[in-house]
This record gives sequence, structure tokens and C-alpha cells, in this order.
Amino acid sequence: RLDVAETFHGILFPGHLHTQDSLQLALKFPFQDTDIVIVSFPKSGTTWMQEIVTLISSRGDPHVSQSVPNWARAPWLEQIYFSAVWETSKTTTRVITTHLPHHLLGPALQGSKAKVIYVSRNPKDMVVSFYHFHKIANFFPEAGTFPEFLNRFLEGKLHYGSWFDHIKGWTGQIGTMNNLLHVTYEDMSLNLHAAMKRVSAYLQRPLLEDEVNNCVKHCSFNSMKDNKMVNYTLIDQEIINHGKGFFMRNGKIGDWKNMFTDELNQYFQSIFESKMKDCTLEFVWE
Ligand code: PPS
Repeated sequence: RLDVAETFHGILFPGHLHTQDSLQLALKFPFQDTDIVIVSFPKSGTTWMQEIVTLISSRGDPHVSQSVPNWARAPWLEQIYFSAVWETSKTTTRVITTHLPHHLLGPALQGSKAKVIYVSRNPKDMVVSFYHFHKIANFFPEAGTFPEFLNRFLEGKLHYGSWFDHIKGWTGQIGTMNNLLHVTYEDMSLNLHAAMKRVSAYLQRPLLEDEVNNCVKHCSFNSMKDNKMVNYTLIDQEIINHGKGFFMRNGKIGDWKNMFTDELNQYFQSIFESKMKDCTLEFVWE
């Protein structure tokens, strides 16, 4: 069965890609100062940032982004195939992706100069995206109704644990960790050009204006939706049921309004405000 979960430190992970060993190895990973680490809670713009970093590295040339799957050029640290990727790779700058929360991964990063990019998204759109993904990805449990799913999200019971712990844990490091850049899905959505320049400056890969424009062109929603290397259509139908929907689904800010009733929104808001009262982050909801 595909939907058997691996529980690690009280957090559920999809069992077909994670084992106790793969998760344990991630916590002890020897980061190099040249590593670029993309950190996110699922459905927050992970794939988008993988594409942005790939394109910045190739100065806007789409050859790599259109010929190597995202999981082979920016593999997930905690997944079972992770170490095998680097055995065959000749790259000097590794791009590593992870969904792990800071309380688990922080110790491995301590003292390292690896460049961390934390990607977040307003949680209403994020949870709607996750809900739709549960409907097509057979490695997650049944999504149930949206109100049920939202409840599980607010209680931190979905796979990958509590979104509240994740965002507060990582963004709480801003100011403490010099090597952490926080980019939101909404930053990318509202001004991809500016987000691209911020990321390239942070990675110390300044680009010419034409190169920035090429990066922007190749990581627009429409380009990525058509790119087999990032739209997950290479994944077997038994794992992701492409007949039921797309990984590159909607790609917009504010889609939550199509799923949240007024009542659900008020319920969400009350829990969100209480759990986020110690956090000063501002969110863009529409
Ligand atoms: S995962 O499974 O955690 O790796 O998913 P993740 O990549 O974090 O999030 C998937 C959502 O990001 C949207 N996406 C984009 N939106 C706009 N522009 C671009 N280029 C883009 N690339 C990915 C994708 O469509 C998912 O969001 P929803 O709301 O479901 O469309």
C-alpha cells in the first residue's frame, strides 16, 4: 500500500519515500558551505523555488530545467534516494530541498554557511492546494471533506506536521541566522522579476537584465505547467493520478475563497490568530 505513513518525531511522512533511516540521516547531514537549501512546508512554492534556483544557476538557459527532473537536481534531503543523487552528480554547488521543521534540522545547519531559502505561502491557499493534492496523490490518506481536512491541518495532524511550528520555527531564525532568506509565494506571484533578483543577489549570482528576463519567462506558471521535468507527469499514474487533476493546478493567490465558507473562514481566523499571536509576519491573502 502506498499510503502507509512513516512516523518520525511525532510527524507523519509518506512511507513510499521516507524510512526511519532516511529521516535520521537527514538530521545528521554534513552540510557544506556551498550548499543551497530550499526549505518549505509542502504546497508553499517549493517546486517554483527549485526552478528559480536552477535557472539562476544556468543564467536563464532552460537546458537543465527542461532535461533533468526537479527531484534529481534539487533532491529532498529526507527522502530515500537522496544520497544516491550525489554519487553520480558532478556539481560543486548542491541544491537541496527539505520539508523538515527547524526544530529537527536546525542542529545540522548550525555553524554551516549553507545558504538557506525559506519559502512560505499564506496558509489558506497552502491548505487548499494540499487538499487538492491529496485527491490526486495516492501516497496520502483520504482527504475527506474540506472542513475535515482543514481541522486536521489546524491541529497539525496532516503529513509533515504543524504548519504553525514550521513557519514560526524557521522564520524565528531570521536575524539569528545570517544565511537565511525568506521568500513568499506571494512575493513570487506579485513580482517574479523582483523575487528573481532578490534570490540571485542572495546567492551571489548577479545576472544581466536579459538573463533575469529569461529566468522569469521559463518559470512562469504556464512554462512550468508544460515542463515535464517539474509538472510531475513523469511520475507513475499509480502514484499520482493525473486523470484526477494536475500538480500545477491553479497557481494563484486567493483560491482559498473557492473552498472556505464564511463560517470556515471565521473558525480558521480564530485559531490562526491565537496560534500566531507571538509572530509578526504579515500575510497576503488575495
Ligand atoms: S510540493 O508538493 O510541496 O513540492 O508542492 P509545492 O511546489 O510547494 O507547491 C505546489 C503549488 O505551487 C504552485 N506553483 C506555481 N504557482 C505559480 N507559478 C508557478 N510558476 C508555480 N509553480 C508551482 C502549484 O500550482 C501548486 O499550487 P496550487 O494552488 O495547487 O496551484
